[in-house]
Amino acid sequence: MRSLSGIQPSGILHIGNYFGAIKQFVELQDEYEGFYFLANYHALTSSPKGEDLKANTIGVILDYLALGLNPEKSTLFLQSDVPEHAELSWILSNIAPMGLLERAHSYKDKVAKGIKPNVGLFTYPILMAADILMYSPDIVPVGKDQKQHLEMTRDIATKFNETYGKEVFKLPKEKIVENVATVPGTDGDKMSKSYGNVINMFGSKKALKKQIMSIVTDSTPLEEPKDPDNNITKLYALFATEMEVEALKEKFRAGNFGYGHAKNELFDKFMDYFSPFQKKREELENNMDYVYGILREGANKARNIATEKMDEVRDVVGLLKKN
Ligand code: AQP
Repeated sequence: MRSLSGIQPSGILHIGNYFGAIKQFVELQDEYEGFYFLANYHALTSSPKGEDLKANTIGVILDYLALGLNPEKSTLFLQSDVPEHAELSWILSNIAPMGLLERAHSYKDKVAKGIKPNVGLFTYPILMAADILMYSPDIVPVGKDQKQHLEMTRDIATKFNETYGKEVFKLPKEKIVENVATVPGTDGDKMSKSYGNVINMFGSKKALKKQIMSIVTDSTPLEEPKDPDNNITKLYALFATEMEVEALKEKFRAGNFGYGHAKNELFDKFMDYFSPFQKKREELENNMDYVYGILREGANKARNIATEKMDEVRDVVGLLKKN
């Protein structure tokens, strides 16, 4: 059984990426043959500076490894090291109906947030379909925001198979962990690299504390009882046991407990959880030859599969091969 997923190095990763996606990748490693890539072609949709994209890409591979992805169990690679993804995306774009893409929530949400869309952002789900279908995975572990993209992937695969009368592509299933399907950001909306509402996992203690302190709350005075289901509690629940969450809620209900106190408790939990990963990441940063070696090996393995799949795809769509 195979699992595949990717993350865009479109910025510094945040705890939504971790709880929604990476934590699952790590947990699935023993049960599934894992393929986890860094979606750097996708990251181009936000038109980053070349140097920033390179730096973020290195950041994400360090994050993957520090957070527990094991290259002996899973194949880790850069999307752009397998350019067949872009070729398959082009072929699938001739199968995907315009209407399918026009219905994409993620695209519409980004435009609604004021992001100026380019064609790449609009056709993002087709490249994502190519990323997935290339490797015939059984499952694709993702956060809830990607559910519709997985439905689109299945639609595109089904249409391709029907058009060419051959089961070239296997239909993948999304794997979403319900209680962390959408991790809220510091403003209560979905935490997202491009929305400026993140809590990162790595960085200086001071910067991480600042992000936690920026969680939006109401202005209920310190001594009064507060809504226990506020943004702080929702984030605290990612790190704490049910009993600990209930104890925090009780303090909110009782009053004389400020949002600042709660944020400090959240910060302590956060540090307990991520400190070991932070230490591992620092070690990896001093061993970049090892890290690049993993990407080289991953690219070779992924490319072998992609080459084989593309031979089949090119043949079935009628692209003559003379070389
Ligand atoms: N807030 C979230 N809660 C749960 N899961 C999340 N994911 C992202 N945000 C949350 C999951 O992380 C994986 C990688 O996402 P991505 O970087 O490829 O794209 P994204 O979903 O668009 O993530 P961002 O942070 O919102 O990035 P930008 O702002 O660049 O678009 C996916 O599995 C996603 O579900």
